[in-house]
Amino acid sequence: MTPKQPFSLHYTGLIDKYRERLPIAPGVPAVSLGEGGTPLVKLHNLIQFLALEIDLYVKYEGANPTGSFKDRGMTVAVTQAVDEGSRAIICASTGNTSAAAAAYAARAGLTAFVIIPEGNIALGKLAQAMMHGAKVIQIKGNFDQGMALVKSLADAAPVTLVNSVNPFRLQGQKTIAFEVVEALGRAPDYHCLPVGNAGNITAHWIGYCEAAGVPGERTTAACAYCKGQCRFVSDRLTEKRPVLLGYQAEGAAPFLSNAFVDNPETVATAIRIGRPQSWESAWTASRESGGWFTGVSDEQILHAQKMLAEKEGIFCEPASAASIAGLLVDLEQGRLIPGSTVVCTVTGHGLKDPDTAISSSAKPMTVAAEEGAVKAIILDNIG
Ligand code: AN7
Repeated sequence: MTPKQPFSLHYTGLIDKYRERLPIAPGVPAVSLGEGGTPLVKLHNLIQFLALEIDLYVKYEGANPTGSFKDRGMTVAVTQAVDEGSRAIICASTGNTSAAAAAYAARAGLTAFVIIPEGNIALGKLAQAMMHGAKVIQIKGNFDQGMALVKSLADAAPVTLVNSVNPFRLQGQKTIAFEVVEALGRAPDYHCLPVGNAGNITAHWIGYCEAAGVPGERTTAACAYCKGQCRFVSDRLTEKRPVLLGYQAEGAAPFLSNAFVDNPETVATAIRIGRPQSWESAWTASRESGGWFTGVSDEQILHAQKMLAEKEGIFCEPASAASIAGLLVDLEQGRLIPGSTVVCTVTGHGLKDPDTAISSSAKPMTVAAEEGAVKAIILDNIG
């Protein structure tokens, strides 16, 4: 028999850690893969290299079990679905939601149906959904059309919708704010993130409001943020809340034009979204925090992705790099107060999109299998 430990350091995921702050009852077993608890990494090298006058961190969500922040939402949504007796889940996805849905459904013994835009999701994400045994349905259309489909299907068929219109998703995703506050000892001055369907910016704001103990009207069922699912506990984790800065790819930027976009296009396929579902709540969160939205070009996104990988050892997917690319644009324009503490959410792992990474990197060198040939390269490149 194993001797009883006086305490356990075994981290078992964000529901076990934050249950009193989540709408999951005490006895309900969590469907978890150990998500959350991701690294908050200070970007010493970039700060120095770019002579930035801010304290800059990334919250590296690529370190979640399926490689994106979606795991935070999926553990709560799937735990709730199982508790309600559901046997199947469905989502539309630009890739990461489908990967997370597939994995958590596998863990829970549910069937996952995922609807993806044919030809427009990164290869790694498709591999994940297929590998976990999801029923993968490709549509000849984009994410927004897939979203419209799953919303009507969830009413017509016995499946639980696990896109972020499901309020349990945002409840899970709000925990990122708790972790940042715990790590820094307070909220940052600015929190930057890429915006697509706009669930995550809404979830960040829910989390920071709860951490700062600012319920307002947010506990009612009509609340645009949490639809009545917020939990406020007495211990306040931080005094103030950050300014939220939302970044969009220029070809898929409804928050910049303040109008839906019919044919969104960007290299960052994860945020190739023209009709964000959390439209109202994202506007409110942005406004309430004193924040704004900024657009970035595909070129700026790929440049930021490369810089983060080469200077800091952090490999993120293109959509995630929009948070760094956008911050650099805002800094360039002098829109941030110098001396501020800034956190960028880096939403997904770079391995998910190997094609884009390979096409934006130097090709491998091919030489004879001889010491002289390799040595010549070393001497040429040692700097
Ligand atoms: C890496 O997987 O919408 O603004 O279907 O995968 O909350 O939508 C992905 C979104 C940012 C945008 N970064 O977050 C999907 C999907 C990455 C993402 C976003 C997504 P939201």
